[in-house]
Amino acid sequence: MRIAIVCYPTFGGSGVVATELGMALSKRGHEIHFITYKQPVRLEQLTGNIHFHEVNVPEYPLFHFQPYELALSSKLVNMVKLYDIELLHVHYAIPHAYAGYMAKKMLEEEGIFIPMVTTLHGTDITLVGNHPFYKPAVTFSINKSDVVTSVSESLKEDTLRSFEITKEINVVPNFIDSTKYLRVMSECQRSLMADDDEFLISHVSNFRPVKRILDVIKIFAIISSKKKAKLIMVGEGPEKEKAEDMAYELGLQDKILFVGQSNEVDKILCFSDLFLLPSEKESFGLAALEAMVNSVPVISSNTGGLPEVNIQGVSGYLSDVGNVGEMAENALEILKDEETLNRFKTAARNQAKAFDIHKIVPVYENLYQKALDKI
Ligand code: GMT
Repeated sequence: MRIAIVCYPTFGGSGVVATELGMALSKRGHEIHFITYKQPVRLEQLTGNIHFHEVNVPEYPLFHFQPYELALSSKLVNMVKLYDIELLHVHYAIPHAYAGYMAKKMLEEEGIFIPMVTTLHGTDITLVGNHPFYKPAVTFSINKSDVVTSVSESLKEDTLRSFEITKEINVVPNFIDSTKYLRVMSECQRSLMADDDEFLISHVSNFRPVKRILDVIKIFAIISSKKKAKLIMVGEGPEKEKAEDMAYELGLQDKILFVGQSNEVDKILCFSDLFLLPSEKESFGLAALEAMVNSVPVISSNTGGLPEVNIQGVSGYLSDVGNVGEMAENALEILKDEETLNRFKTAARNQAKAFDIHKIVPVYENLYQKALDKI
C-alpha cells in the first residue's frame, strides 16, 4: 500500500509511535510518506520506500496565527496526487484529523477517493480536545474518519464519555520492537553512569505539568534517604526549572542529573534499575513500555491506560496520583534485595513483549484494508 502518515515530528509519544509504525510498515513492503513540518526525530533513514514531505507555512504579517491546517491539507492533496497515495493515517486528532478530512473532500472533487484512519493518542482527547474551543471540530473529524483507533481501552472509554462518537473505536495498543532492545542491551555501559553499589533510577518525559515531575523528585528524595541512588531525568519542558530548584533545595543536586532531550533513551534505560512515571494523566505510557522492554520495573500512577501496561506487583507498582509516599515505599520494596529486583526486571521485560511490534503492525494492516474496502 502507499500510505501517508501525518504526525507531530517531535519527541512526544504519538510522533514516536507514528514513526516506528511507518518504518515497520516500510520493512513489510509498503511505501510510506511522512507528511509533517519537520523530519520526525526517530526517523532513522529515508530509504527507497520511506519519503518525507515537509509542510511549509510561509509567514505573512496579516496572520496573527499561521494557518498550518490549510498548508497541511494542501500538501496532502498534492502528495496524494503526485505519489498515488491510497490511504491517510493521521496520528493525534488535533489538527491532523481535521486537515486530513479537508484533504479527502478536496480530492473527492477531483474524483479521487481515499480513506482516512485516525489514531487517538491521549491529550488530543483528555486535555486539549476536550476544551470547548476545539470539541466540535474534534468530534466532527473523529466521526468523519473511516477507521478510528485508540491506544488503550481507557482512552476509548474517555473518548466515548466525553464526545458524541458515532464511529466504532478500535483499540490498538502502542508497541515496541523487543529485538532492537536486545541489541542495545549488549552495548550497555552502566559503569559510565554509576558506582556498582548505586541504584540508577530514571524518568523520561516532556516535563509538562501532566507528568508531575516534582513528584518524581519527591519520590527520589525518599528513596535516596534509604539507598545509595542516582536519578536521571531525560527531557525538556516547562516544569524543568521548578524540578531543578527542588533538587537544589533538597540538597540532591549531585544525585539528580538533568540530561536534556535524547535520541538514545534506550542507552539510558538499559542500565536503569527503576523507572518513575507518576503522571496525572497517561492514555498509555509509552515511556513506561520503553523502560519495561529494557528490563526496568516501573513505579507509576494508576491513571488512564497505565494499568493496561504496568501490572501491579509484577512489572512494578501503581498508586493513586500524588501518593508519593506509597510510590517511594513500593520503589524501596523492589530495590530491597537483588533477588526481588531481578524478579521484577525479568517480569517487566516479559510483560513488554506482549506489545511486540510484530503482533501490532498486522492489526493496523487489517484496519487499513477495512478502510480501503469502505471506499
Ligand atoms: O504526553 C506525552 O508524552 C506526549 C503525548 C503525545 O501525544 O505525544 O503522549 C500521548 O501519546 C502517547 C503515545 O500514544 C502515550 O503513550 C501517552 O500516554 C500520551 N500522553 C498522555 O496521555 C498524557
